[in-house]
Amino acid sequence: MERTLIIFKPDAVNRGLAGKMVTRFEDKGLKIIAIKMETLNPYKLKEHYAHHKEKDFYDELIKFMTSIPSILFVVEGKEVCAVVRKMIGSTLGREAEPGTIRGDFSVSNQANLIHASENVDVAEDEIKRFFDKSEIHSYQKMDFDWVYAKKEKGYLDSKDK
Ligand code: FUP
Repeated sequence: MERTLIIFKPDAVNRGLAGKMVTRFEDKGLKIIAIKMETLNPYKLKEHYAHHKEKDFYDELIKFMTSIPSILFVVEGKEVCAVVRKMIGSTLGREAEPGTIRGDFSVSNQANLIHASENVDVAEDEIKRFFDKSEIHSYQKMDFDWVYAKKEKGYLDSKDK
């Protein structure tokens, strides 16, 4: 099953929105397989945002993202990268659709509360960057059979059930 990296950014932590935000992913039926609170390492973060290196907001973004702890997750589900990207909404909070996390709780481009991997390939790199293998859990989630149809479960690997 597909995996994605989600980061609740410093503004989400400081505004006390973590509970509301994580509830959306749980309610959706996604499976949390790793979670930790951590002040992000600037070197890892520079690598994470390397594609924005030339942008005028880059330095400020790094400062903001390393200012206080973030909460990091690995979440699993069918087509989870696309599902989560849809749930978080577009980058600029002011323009993000109501009903999305950014659309409901953010009015900013930098303080937009949350990061989620863009696609499966990116997710694989990002998970490796921020999580040690030992921090990622494998367990049977009780509602799995009720969240997906048999065909959607596909592989039916018992360890990931
Ligand atoms: P997203 O994939 O939606 O997180 O957006 P991007 O990869 O385009 O941008 C990454 C982060 O850069 C945003 F989440 C916030 C920050 N950013 C700014 O600080 N200012 C901007 O004008 C645009 C993005």
